[in-house]
Amino acid sequence: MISEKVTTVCPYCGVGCGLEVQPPASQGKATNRDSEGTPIWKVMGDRTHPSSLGKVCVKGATVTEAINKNRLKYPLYRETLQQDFRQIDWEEAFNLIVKQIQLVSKTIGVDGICMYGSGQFQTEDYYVAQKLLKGCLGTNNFDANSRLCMSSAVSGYMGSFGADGPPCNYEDLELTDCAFLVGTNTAECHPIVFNRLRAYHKKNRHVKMIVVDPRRTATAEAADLHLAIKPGTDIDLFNGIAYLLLQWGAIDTFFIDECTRDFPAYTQIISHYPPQIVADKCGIEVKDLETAARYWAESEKVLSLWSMGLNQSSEGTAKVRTLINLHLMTATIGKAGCGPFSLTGQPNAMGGREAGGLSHILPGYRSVKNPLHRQELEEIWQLPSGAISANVGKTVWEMIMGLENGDVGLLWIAATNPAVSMPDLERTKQALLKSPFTIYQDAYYPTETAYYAHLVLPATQWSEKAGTMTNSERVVTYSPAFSSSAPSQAKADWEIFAEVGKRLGFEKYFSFKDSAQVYQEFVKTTRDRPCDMSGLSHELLSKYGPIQWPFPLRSDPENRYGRRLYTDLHFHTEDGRAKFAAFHSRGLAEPPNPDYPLVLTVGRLYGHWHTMTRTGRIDKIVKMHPEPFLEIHPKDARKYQLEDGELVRVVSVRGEAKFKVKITSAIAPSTVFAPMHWGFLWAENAEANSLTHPHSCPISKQPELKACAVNLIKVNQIPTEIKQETKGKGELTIIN
Ligand SMILES: Nc1nc2c(c(=O)[nH]1)N[C@H]1C(S)=C(S)[C@@H](COP(=O)(O)OP(=O)(O)OC[C@H]3O[C@@H](n4cnc5c(=O)[nH]c(N)nc54)[C@H](O)[C@@H]3O)O[C@H]1N2
Ligand SMILES: Nc1nc2c(c(=O)[nH]1)N[C@H]1C(S)=C(S)[C@@H](COP(=O)(O)OP(=O)(O)OC[C@H]3O[C@@H](n4cnc5c(=O)[nH]c(N)nc54)[C@H](O)[C@@H]3O)O[C@H]1N2
Ligand code: SF4
Ligand SMILES: [Mo]
Repeated sequence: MISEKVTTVCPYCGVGCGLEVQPPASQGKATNRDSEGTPIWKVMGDRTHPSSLGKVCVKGATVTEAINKNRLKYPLYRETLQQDFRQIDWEEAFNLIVKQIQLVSKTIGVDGICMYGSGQFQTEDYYVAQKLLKGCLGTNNFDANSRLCMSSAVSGYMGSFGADGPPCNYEDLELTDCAFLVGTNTAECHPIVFNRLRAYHKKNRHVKMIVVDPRRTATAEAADLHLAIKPGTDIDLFNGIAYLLLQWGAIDTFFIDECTRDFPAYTQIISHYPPQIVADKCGIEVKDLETAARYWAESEKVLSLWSMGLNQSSEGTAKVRTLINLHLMTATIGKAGCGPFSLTGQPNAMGGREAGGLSHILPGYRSVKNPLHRQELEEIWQLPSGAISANVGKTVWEMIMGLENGDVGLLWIAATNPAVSMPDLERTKQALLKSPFTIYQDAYYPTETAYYAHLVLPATQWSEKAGTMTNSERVVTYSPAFSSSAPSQAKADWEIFAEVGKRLGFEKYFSFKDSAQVYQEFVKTTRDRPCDMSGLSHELLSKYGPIQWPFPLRSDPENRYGRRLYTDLHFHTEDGRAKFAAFHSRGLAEPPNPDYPLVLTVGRLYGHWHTMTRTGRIDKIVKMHPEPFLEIHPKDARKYQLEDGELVRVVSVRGEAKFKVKITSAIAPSTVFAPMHWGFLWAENAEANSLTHPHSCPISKQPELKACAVNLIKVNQIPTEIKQETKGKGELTIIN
């Protein structure tokens, strides 16, 4: 264990704040301890980090408080899900994995092998997994929870600009004239981005802030204009703004002519979106629509920020591209203070994209479908020609369907908790029960997904393994191993993948001495690609601190921050022009109807992180958000005769859940909101995803987790009970 303070990156959200951590007992000072008396590292903001400038939110500040608790200590195994787990050693665990991979390859074929990973992997974990599955085994069945998160942003950028990659910097937050925040509760989910924007907005009265969200969130409270649109009407709104900009001549014809294509087809589409029609569809006033368009027209620099309100939609790609259209028609791209800026959810979803961590992409922003890309990678990996399959792999939902119909013989889940976070949870759980062999790799035990696993593997986590993460503004930060909290048998995710690779006979491909070597090989795959970071290494990042890409070989490390993409107005398309997209709105996949007249939207709270494996064990955060609830508008509460605090049954065609009613005008009428955080280990029957559906965007395959049709049924008042018997225990509970 290191005995001095270290700098690292926060392992929660995609803001990627720099942290400075001090050992539990600094000289002459009292030892910091968590609620159970275990010494903990003290966390502060790293003032030298360009992304966060010394700031942290409550999650970053408390992150070390849960790293010792409820850890998974050793591999566990059971032949069937009806049996109890027994402790095994790694030798047996590796033998079981190798045997199953060989069996499935022979019986179903390699496409019966699937891995479902996570934006909480370090880039090194992602990379070794790609090499194992896509390179050596020859199946592209690697998908990550980014499918539920960022894949619409990825396909939106690829469609409009010819490559993935958010083009902006956080400095743009303090250089813009107008911030257009759509489907993002930045104040709670990207707090340090929000703090920077908010401080600048307060100081500069000419700067406008527009928030588009069916809820009046903490983010919306700070806005000059809040458009509480009906869920799923974003495309109507964007096309409506475009209609007015065109009518007022507030467009940049020079930029449109020189740097874009397909504008005429787009103008055809937007002619169908006059203000009154748009206002009616969105459920807003014409004057508010006009104000939004006027802010766009009057601002030289518009920065749009978005997150799950756009991406998690059955028309997610169309939403993203239609938003980018506004930037193209006003030439608000490629310069300081403006551009379309997706706020990445997880700490390293960006690194995952760079390393090819979705079933349709390959390392270095390459596509599975592109023969040249496959060939380039086969050469880098020194694999025979044709080793990488030309078939796009299964998305995570397709893996679930594969379990249903017998196409999947092995599902390997790591650093994600799908038994809480997947849509249509009952169907997901039924499919998991049918799995012939599920491997689950996590740092904690128990979690909900462990209930559906045959083999459970203990992973080291942040602070215990060295690697890198890339944040939303393309800044790569080195995250060293500094604490000794890991159980002795836990291994880094990449080490587990590499060991399996070796045991399958691919020794020479996985002979990495450490994660620095893994990274060295990974960056080579980015050479001359849009995400070129071939000049980076663990050594350079440790020496100089965080570095932003692009950072090709021999770049100057003194000049490591402040780059934007597309400043030369040359895009990654065949002709170098950005593409307008002509999309009509289609609305929700499951609109409200007489039986299910309300729209349920599901999102996050400031303190909790997803399925609570860490934040559910931090007292301060549990006090902030003690229990799940359902937000409902006073009008709807009256209609259903509901009182504040009473328990209500929420039903959709797929399932049901129970929540305490929270009556508030912050939610739009006919819409209800529930947090996503509470799985079955943390509350009785309050899983929001029992209600949601898996209908996805046809291009990005991202499910519409943000909206489904529900009804409410009154029940007698029973307090929501947090299950004490499973909460907070980390011992080898026998689970069935
Ligand atoms: N505190 C906290 N922060 C986090 C996380 C966490 O778990 N906790 N998770 C991280 C991750 S992985 C992610 S992906 C991000 C998510 O960050 P956000 O996307 O900001 O968070 P959400 O609460 O999921 O959803 C944002 C908003 O979308 C709105 N919305 C719903 N439907 C629509 C619609 O049709 N149109 C529009 N315009 N808006 C709509 C919702 O009302 C909600 O307020 O947060 C990251 N940061
Ligand atoms: N209805 C609805 N559903 C949603 C969403 C929504 O907005 N609405 N959001 C979706 C989105 S955007 C996301 S990102 C997902 C998030 O959903 P999940 O990915 O399921 O959520 P987490 O709780 O972050 O799961 C991460 C797991 O990894 C473990 N872990 C942490 N570090 C490591 C490590 O280094 N190695 C290993 N092996 N394990 C580790 C943690 O203990 C935890 O169990 O949920 C999705 N589901
Ligand atoms: S804003 Fe995100 S990255 Fe920064 S401290 Fe909070 S959770 Fe961590
Ligand atoms: Mo996410």
